[in-house]
Amino acid sequence: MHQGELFGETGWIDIPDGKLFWEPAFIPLAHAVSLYHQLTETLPWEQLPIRMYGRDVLQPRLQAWFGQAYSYSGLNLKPALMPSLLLSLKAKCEEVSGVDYNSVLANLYRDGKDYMGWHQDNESELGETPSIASLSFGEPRRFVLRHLHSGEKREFELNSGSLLIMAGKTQTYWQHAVPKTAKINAPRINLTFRKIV
Ligand SMILES: O=C(O)CCC(=O)C(=O)O
Ligand SMILES: [Mn+2]
Repeated sequence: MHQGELFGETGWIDIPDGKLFWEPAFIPLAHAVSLYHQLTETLPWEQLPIRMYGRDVLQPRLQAWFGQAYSYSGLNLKPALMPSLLLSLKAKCEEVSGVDYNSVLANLYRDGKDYMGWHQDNESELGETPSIASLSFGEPRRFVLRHLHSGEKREFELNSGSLLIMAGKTQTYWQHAVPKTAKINAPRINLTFRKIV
């Protein structure tokens, strides 16, 4: 199994049927710590219900959405303007990807019991080859990609200040998840910048 860190590969990485960008030290540590506190305190975090197997359950994490109206998993996210803190982080991600993002989904994993299940970000509003830029703050969490046909996996330890971009056909051929873990008792914040067309 390939592991991002083990191979020490950074920058743009070609994977079968997809493309990633990985930079573990994208934001200097001290700045990442300060951003973590600002995001914790200022974003309007909420735990929303999603439709799973025909019933409403609370998502196993908190979230905040900024951008135009967007719907996924039976959830209708209302339009909201990005605060300046997020606009400056968006600009830093855009310098790498060359994509003009217009929205961001912020996730707050309170501890290792909070998680994100296997999914693809393949809503039609994201287009055929979505670029999704993911910034992480706080406690590192394991992020796993799994190829839909071959089952091949790629794993990354998403540490504070890291940037992972998923691009090309990654959302068509790979699923990703942030698994539960008993080992972690502290929060992690994740920002996923997207372009809704
Ligand atoms: O928390 C993460 O790193 C992943 C978040 C994610 O996959 C999403 O918001 O769609
Ligand atoms: Mn995702």
